[in-house]
Amino acid sequence: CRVERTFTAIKPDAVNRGLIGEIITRFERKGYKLVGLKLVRPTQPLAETHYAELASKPFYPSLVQFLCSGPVVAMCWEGKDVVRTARKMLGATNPLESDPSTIRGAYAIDVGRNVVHSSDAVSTAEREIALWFRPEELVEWAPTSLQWIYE
Ligand code: DAT
Ligand code: MG
Repeated sequence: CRVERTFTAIKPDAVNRGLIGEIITRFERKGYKLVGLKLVRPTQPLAETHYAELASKPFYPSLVQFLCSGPVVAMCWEGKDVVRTARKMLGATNPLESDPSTIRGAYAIDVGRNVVHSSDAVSTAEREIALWFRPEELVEWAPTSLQWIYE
């Protein structure tokens, strides 16, 4: 498994519900490294581009409107196999199908209010990180804990 970066976003429902800390804590405790973090009020063009591959879906307009409806915490997380593992930490898209130990399974009920996003593939992550962050907003650093996380 390679060291990867993924794009993860805390959606407006979770921000309004005071779940920012809970969600960030799960990634921190797993051992992943935060390399980008900002609070964003997405514009409609940003939300449309982010979800462009779903443009033909009937729920696309409400999905875009929802993402623009309040602040989003945009994050970039780095670590071994982080793209696939973050998806497992999120759980299934529909929170009623998510294992209760996952973020969506623990904190959400409806699919249109599923609290968090994370890139579904390495190539998607590259596109989404470039969409949400300028290069200089991503921070290179070495946590002192790395030797206790990786063998
Ligand atoms: P994911 O967010 O797990 O990657 P996705 O990319 O298929 O799922 O869809 C993006 C978001 O769109 C998802 O988090 C919630 C919303 N969505 C997906 N399927 C939906 C549906 N059938 N009805 C309403 N919203 C849906
Ligand atoms: Mg997706």
